[in-house]
Amino acid sequence: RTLMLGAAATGIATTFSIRTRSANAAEFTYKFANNQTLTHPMNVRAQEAVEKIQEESGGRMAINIFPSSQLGADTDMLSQIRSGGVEMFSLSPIILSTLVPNSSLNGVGFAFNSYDEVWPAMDGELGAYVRGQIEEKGLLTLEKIWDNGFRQITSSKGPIATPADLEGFKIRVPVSPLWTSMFTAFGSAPASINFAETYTALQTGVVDGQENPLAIISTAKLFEVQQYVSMTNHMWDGFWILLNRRAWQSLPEDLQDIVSKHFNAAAELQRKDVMDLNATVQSELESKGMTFNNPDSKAFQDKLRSAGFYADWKSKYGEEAWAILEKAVGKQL
Ligand code: X2X
Repeated sequence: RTLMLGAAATGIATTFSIRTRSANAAEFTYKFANNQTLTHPMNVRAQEAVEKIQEESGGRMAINIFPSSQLGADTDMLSQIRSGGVEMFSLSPIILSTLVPNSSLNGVGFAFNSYDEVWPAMDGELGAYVRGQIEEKGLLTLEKIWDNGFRQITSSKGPIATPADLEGFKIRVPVSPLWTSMFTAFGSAPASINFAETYTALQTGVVDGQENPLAIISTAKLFEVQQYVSMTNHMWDGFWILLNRRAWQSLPEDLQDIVSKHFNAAAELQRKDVMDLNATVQSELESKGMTFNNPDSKAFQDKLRSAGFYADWKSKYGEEAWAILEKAVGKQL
């Protein structure tokens, strides 16, 4: 009995010494800023990765997560990650396009049909192309993109069943020319608003709707201020884990390896969590009072085509980038 107690006491002492060291005396401390709640799979899996990194680095590397846009909204954080105010920041490739124009390729309306197309593309040629574009702008990103999901339109006014329902619709979109252009093509009235202000914008009626994957509609409690969910699946969106270049280059190689290994492994788990959540959360949202409908996505795509959306973006991205996208999705857009 005494022996067992002794062993337990030693175990506790070891745990404490690791904790203390990482809290007070890590050689390298990163801030990881993002716009999601702690309950979203992104932060659940990031927290696990952070703990593994702390452990494997023997307390030399500490990463503190700042969720829910605590350090600022996405457009502020995009400046901070460049200046070094934060060392890590997860950002949608579509918002990142305000700095790296061609990073938004994955968000072209109705390009991706399913996750079976998304992951080979983002882990393959399309992802490699975009990471190259990001590096040209002086930022770095870890190899594996994390999942945000296929985006659905919510509204407080009524279901979106046909493209005509989007005409004049006041919809919040993230800050990015691709989003604005897409909803302008639908004849809507898009308002560019950071995620940090989205709940309030919906609550106060500045806009009548927004679009996000089901996982976020649940974890960010958008069901409290929205009633209808239309399953348009109009774009697939993810999160690149961006790094400040100077901060990354100052890490010794063994720590770089530990950080990338655990974050890339966490990405795989997070992708599965979000897919599972997006597949199962509908009934939870219905029990909170939301009403779902499944519009015919072809009608929406036809509307974009006739408005010149695809021709316009093909010329903006250029032939080379467009060809990489079409190859990734296995069809002409
Ligand atoms: O701002 C959004 O809507 C969000 C959370 O989906 C992104 O980060 C793009």
